[in-house]
Amino acid sequence: MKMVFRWYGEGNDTVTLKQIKQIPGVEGIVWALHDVPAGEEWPMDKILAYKEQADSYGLHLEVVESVNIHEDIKLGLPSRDIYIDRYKKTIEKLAKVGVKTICYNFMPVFDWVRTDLFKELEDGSTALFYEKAKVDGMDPRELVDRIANDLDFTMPGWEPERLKKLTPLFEAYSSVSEEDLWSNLQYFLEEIIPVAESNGIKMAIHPDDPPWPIFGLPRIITGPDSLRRLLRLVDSPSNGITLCSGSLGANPRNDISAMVREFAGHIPFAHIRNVRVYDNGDFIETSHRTSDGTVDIAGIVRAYHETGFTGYARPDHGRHIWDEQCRPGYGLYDRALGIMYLWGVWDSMNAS
Ligand SMILES: [Mn+2]
Repeated sequence: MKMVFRWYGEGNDTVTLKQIKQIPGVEGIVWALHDVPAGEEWPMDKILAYKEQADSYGLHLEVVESVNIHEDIKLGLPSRDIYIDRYKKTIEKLAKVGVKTICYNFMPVFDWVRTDLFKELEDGSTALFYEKAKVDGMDPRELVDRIANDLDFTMPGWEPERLKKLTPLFEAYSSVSEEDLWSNLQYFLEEIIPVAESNGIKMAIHPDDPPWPIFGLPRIITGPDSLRRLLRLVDSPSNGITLCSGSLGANPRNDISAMVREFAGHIPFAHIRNVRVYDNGDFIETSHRTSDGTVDIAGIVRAYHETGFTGYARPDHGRHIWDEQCRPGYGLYDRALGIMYLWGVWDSMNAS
């Protein structure tokens, strides 16, 4: 297990590379050019600037999250070929600076969705929260206003230029079924995966968060059946999974440890975090500790250890604790505590 830590870049993150370097066992950063819109080719000078910064702290930049996919690709429009071509060029450039894994997702319009970014837990810390009834009854524009007002930073998945186009996007997706989305994903992967493979890069799809359809939009990467189907689309070591225990874990029927075992060898990247799921379908993000949430994080780490996991792992999200002012879900303190929990389980396995 190679531990990595998401970093949003100089001037775009409250956490510094110096701090990241001091978290035990962290070898590299998970990064992206957050100011480059989906569908654009990533400029080499900006990529190299990141590399220089990471190099100066002895951190690698082998994991990119995410190279976002233009909506025209997900919609299957004729213009997708232009964007797929740019995506391939970005893959080639990233390989040149040593990138080994690219995380992406195939969620229409919205990336992750929550109703509260700072919901208070019993101990006074705050965390990301999803209120199911609210989303079920909400106009998506209302949610956008609500989330956007809570943010000091631009959040990936919630870029203003994407959200401005909300109404036409919803119209465009009104005729796209789940099966259409699958075939558009297949078209994309058949183009991209050979390029990734010849450049020594593994593509790793992130599951939908939450793992069910919202606002009438199709969502297809939701559990073990969809991950099996994903792997069948293109048979290649470069067609892989970002196994996110928190996203998949929002559906209690998803047995993440079983997925770690079943998909071993196809998981270049592990996102490990806990959520507490309530009977009414609401969920809140918690500390990593198994007993704090619904997801058995210790069991998941044991499954990774037992299957000889050699991929990258990050603590994904954390709560906001000790009065830290930070990006929602991306503070230093709780994610660092999470890493120490993951190492605790891992090292105890090494010892036994
Ligand atoms: Mn995740």
